[in-house]
Amino acid sequence: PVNLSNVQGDILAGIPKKFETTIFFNINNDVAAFRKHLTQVVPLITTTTQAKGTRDSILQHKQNAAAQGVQAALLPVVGVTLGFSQLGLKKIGINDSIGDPVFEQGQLKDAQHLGDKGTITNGQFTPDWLPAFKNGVHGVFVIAGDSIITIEAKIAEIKLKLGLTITEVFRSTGNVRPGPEKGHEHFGFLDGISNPAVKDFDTNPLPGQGTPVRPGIILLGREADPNLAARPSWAVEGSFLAFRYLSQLVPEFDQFLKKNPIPLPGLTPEQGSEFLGARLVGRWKSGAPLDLAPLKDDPILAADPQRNNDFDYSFPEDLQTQDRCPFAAHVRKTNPRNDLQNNTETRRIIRRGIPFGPEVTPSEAQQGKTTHDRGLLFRCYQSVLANGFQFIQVSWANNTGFPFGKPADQVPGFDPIIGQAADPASRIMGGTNPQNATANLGLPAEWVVSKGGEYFFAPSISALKTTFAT
Ligand code: N7H
Repeated sequence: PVNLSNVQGDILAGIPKKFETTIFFNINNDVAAFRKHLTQVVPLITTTTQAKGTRDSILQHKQNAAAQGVQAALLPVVGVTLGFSQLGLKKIGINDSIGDPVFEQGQLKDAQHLGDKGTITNGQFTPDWLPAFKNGVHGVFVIAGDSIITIEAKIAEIKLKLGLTITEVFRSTGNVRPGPEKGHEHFGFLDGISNPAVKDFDTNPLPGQGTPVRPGIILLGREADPNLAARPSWAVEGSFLAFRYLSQLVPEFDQFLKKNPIPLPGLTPEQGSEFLGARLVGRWKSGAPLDLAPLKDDPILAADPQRNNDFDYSFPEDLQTQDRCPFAAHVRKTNPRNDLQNNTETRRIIRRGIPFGPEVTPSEAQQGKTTHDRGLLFRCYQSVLANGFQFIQVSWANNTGFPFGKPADQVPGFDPIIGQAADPASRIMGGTNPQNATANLGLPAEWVVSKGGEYFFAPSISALKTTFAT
């Protein structure tokens, strides 16, 4: 069984948030001092038991307010997550292999393989990343909460305890988008709907979550961890956190939809554009999945957690046609469900993350050109990076042939949202027009641009106390 007071809260439960600040840091030369001061920071790290408790009390609070017919006030919430990169482990003096070559190599060396853009000089690839990620960082704090003020207060508390033992290298603050865009990422689509249920934690999975994944798919050293034998004891109940700073070219994305409406009889150009957006993602902006709402948005279905994830591309016509949902639509590429006979357990990841950057300005919208950086501070958890994040990005999203076994005249193409092409001219997607399934749509250069990232290890609370701190 999993000890929920030992696993960091962000992994299985998630910390309720309106804002979130991600701080990347280096450990200064007095490592012994860092480890000593870290002892006082460990009690500030949120556990799964605490995160779940917070979730439950917010739910209760909202229900009470609804029963009284009043608007629920925002409860003060703040949660802290801590992870270390391979460089960080080394700096601390932890030299055991953790049993994950992708983590040990680090994301910078993985950038080219992931398809990130960059330049080659003297045979050496350098990605077009923000400097912080090109120089390597030792660790990351993620501080999530209800307001900037609670978050800043918590950061001050952490910094006071760590004193001069760390140097902040880079930070980015994300926020839930305003008004009706709450919960939607910057392209406008509702996010955070589908995550796997985890055995020993999610006792009441929602329809569509499928068989809960065994805990070792997310946590090291637990049931069904594929590399169980390779784990040092301190790694048990930790998880790998893949972080990506992903900029999104929203006005450019919107212009493309505007210029390429799906020409279905009876649709206005605006409806055709909206339909194309849904065909790229596999869900309408409301969150309603194409597999259940193939021709028209269904906001009521979208808002119903009992129904909005309850599909697996199993309608009789689904597996061999793109009538309902293109093979390469983002949600189908990244979780192909019955395209793989629902044998996807080892590929599942738990996604967290939050949008960053301002809303699109009127002048950006008018010119169809991004001038303010915005996007997604993406992070996800898994026990094996080569099975989770890395596999989904490289072997699925960037792989034009996936999902395999479809009619030979219909190439799925790239995941239009996150698929990265070495040759821009090759970035195509099949099946966007349900009435012309063999036609390919040429996509412009990536609308989601990777500006960096790193692979971190989020240790258990007991490991933080005994192996990381002293
Ligand atoms: Fe994706 N988007 O707005 O298009 N994603 N994603 N993602 N994503 C999902 O089902 C988006 C990214 C997955 O179980 C939804 O919760 C954007 C990366 C997976 O059916 C939407 C970016 C990776 C799922 C988006 C981005 C993934 C998923 C639907 C970057 C992994 C669950 C909401 C800026 C390598 C699929 C939902 C399932 C869902 C979007 C990144 C993976 C709307 C804009 C890097 C596994």
